Amino acid sequence: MKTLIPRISRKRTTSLPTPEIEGLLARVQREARATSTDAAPAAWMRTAARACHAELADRLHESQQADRISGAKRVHYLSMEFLMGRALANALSALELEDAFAQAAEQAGLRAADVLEREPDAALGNGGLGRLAACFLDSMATLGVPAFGYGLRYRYGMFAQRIQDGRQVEAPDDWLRLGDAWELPRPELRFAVGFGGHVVGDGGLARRWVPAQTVQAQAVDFIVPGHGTRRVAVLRQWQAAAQQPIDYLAFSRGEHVAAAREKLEAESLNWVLYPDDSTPAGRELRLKQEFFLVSASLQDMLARHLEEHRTLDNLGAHACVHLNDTHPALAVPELMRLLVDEHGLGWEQAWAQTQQVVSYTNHTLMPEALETWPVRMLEQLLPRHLEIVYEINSRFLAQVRARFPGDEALVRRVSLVDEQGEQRVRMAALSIVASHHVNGVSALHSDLMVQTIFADYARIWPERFCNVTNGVTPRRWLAQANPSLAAVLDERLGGPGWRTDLGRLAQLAPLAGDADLQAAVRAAKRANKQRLATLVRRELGLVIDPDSLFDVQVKRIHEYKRQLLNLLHVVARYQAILAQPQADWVPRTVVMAGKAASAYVAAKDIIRLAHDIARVVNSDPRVGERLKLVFLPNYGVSLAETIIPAADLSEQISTAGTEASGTGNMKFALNGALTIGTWDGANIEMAQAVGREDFFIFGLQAEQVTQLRELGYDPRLHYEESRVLRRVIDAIAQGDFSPGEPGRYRALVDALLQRDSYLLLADFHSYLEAQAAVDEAFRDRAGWDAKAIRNIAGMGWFSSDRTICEYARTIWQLPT
Ligand code: B1H
Repeated sequence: MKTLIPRISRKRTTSLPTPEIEGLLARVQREARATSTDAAPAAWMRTAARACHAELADRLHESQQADRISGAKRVHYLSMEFLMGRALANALSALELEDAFAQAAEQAGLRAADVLEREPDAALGNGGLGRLAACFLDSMATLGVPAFGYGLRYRYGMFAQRIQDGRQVEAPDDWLRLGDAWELPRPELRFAVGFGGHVVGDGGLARRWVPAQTVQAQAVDFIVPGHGTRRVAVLRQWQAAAQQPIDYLAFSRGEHVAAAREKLEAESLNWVLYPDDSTPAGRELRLKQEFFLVSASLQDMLARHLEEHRTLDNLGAHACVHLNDTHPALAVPELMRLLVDEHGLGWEQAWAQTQQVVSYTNHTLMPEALETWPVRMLEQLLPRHLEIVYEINSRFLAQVRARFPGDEALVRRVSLVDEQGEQRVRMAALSIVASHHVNGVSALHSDLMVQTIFADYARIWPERFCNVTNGVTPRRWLAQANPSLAAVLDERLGGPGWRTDLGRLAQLAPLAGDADLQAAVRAAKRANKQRLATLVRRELGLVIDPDSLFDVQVKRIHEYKRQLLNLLHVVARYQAILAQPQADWVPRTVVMAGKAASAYVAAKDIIRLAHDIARVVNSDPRVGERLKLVFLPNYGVSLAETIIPAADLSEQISTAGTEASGTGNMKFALNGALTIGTWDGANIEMAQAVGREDFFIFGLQAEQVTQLRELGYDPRLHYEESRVLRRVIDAIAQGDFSPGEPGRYRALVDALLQRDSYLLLADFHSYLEAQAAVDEAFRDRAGWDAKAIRNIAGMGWFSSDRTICEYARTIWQLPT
């Protein structure tokens, strides 16, 4: 696998607040003053958003004009998820208006933070994959990469999580209820997207699809500001609308509801983001959403290209289409259909262009997350696309047969159609066959990808596969989320340049022993912990001690991420404190947050168990301040911005080989938390960058996990051998934490003792030892601070700017 050394080139102009923006700020003040006190922060938020938006719209115009004139090669990043979070603080920061805004708010008797908090999160994503797309847009804008993000304008984003009696309850996330000041509707950008129907033609390769139903895709733009530049990127989100708003005849007949059927059916495409981050869910509607996204986006791309170049012969020289996992993989047959059927290119010519533009990122090795669609469903919904998939497949398989004569088993394994049982189209295979590059998201993940799930394709096209390790934007995840630490860095690194050149953090490493720097970093952490303690008190009525060790695991709840292992440790610690109350315990506050997919029973049990344990531990007077467990509801981008800067310890404890990369791990270390983690995903590269002495690594490695499974893993052996583990599991099994219902965790305990699919019991003791090492390290405050500084210093490479530079150079082959 190639490792890439990026060179960042930046064309930038400095942006000082222009008189126009100051005028807009004055307007914010004026308008907000006119509103009632209660509404003031919300009114400020909306007016400030409108003001920033007006400036960003000018910059959008400039950026697009410049790209048109230069004939730039553009990136079209297709993703079903963009987890943008709030936009105002980021826009103010990009426009260098933070201070002016804070002062103006103060003069009006408001705190800037209270104003910013009024903005709802744009939570149009499930987790890491969607947030990565958002970080990428930030980096593309900042680096001046001409880029369009393409997504769907979900009416309801990631569900809102409430906790009732310790259980997760989902509620719709009505994020647009106040309207969205950031949206730029583009009524002139409308494309028809078809579904169903039949195909006509004379048996040649170019045929014509006659859809049974057509909906209109309407573009709504969200402008993504660059930092330290006037460049912006665009997130173009599609809204579905009916061809005819209402059926006038039906309405006249008095059938009022029926008259709106088409409208409702079209709009339902945009209703929800499927809240599932491991299994393809939602069936037909989800498939329609995926096709709607790719069809509208590609039509938009081709229209722009034709306007600029008058021919599609050079599409590949000017356009990249990147598939964020396989969810937009229908882009492959749709691009072929548009080129061949609509624009008259020959098959070979169209295929050459398609292969020149398409690239694909795989984000998971979990077999249940590998997307496939039943042939029958495609036949009904997208008959022409199915034909095209068959044609691509037959040409591909002919190549395979020519190169590997007689290997029909290989042919069956690599075919785009899985013929076992109900026939299904394999979306990863389709993406690989059409792509010039396929990448994984961390070194380990990319290696495993070519050794396991894609081994056959890697044999056929070894040069096609590469690695691009994920990264996160330092603007949102350090500068904005952690202003106290950012101020320390500004002072120590000679100004704010690290925000766009994160490699400068390395300069801190030799200063890790500097007492003044340690004190400054510690003070920043203490302030962030105090802020989180205040939030916990407000949300849960629970008092936590900001001087205790904040041990944090926040992410989607999933068995492979092993929140349950964390809970087993909490119970073990609780029992040890009761057994030895006089021992010198390092006080700990364990913080957890995360959502479970609504149909994922085991994940929901874990949330409930966390609450049951928290209730018992937090109210046990024998424990006192030595241990607290906190579960914060409704985890999302904004909550992460408060929690992550407050962490001392970051829990990254997935079973080795299961977490493709992780990006939370990077955000924590960047904010000075130490990691307790397995040799998995990007943890490995982080530990190498920081130094293993400053990382708490534990557990089996990926190869050992595979071996153990092959040999036949028996979790019971661990249970029988370890008294500590037995006491922990017995306590949960016999209802110590659910006295009213002792059998509540029967299923969970049985799964652990009989299968333990993610090897929690095998890693339990190693985890406990690592936790003991954490306690020891934390007792030595100066030593801990030095480790924290070396962690920050090692994170320069994990900026999404570096990641985007790698994509730009090797995958998208943009001119530098
Ligand atoms: C990741 C997903 C994902 N990998 C299916 N796969 C989905 C799969 O709605 N669906 O059907 C949605 C999301 N998400 C995450 O991607 C990985 O688990 C992380 O390890 C990784 O850091 C992140 C970004 O690469």
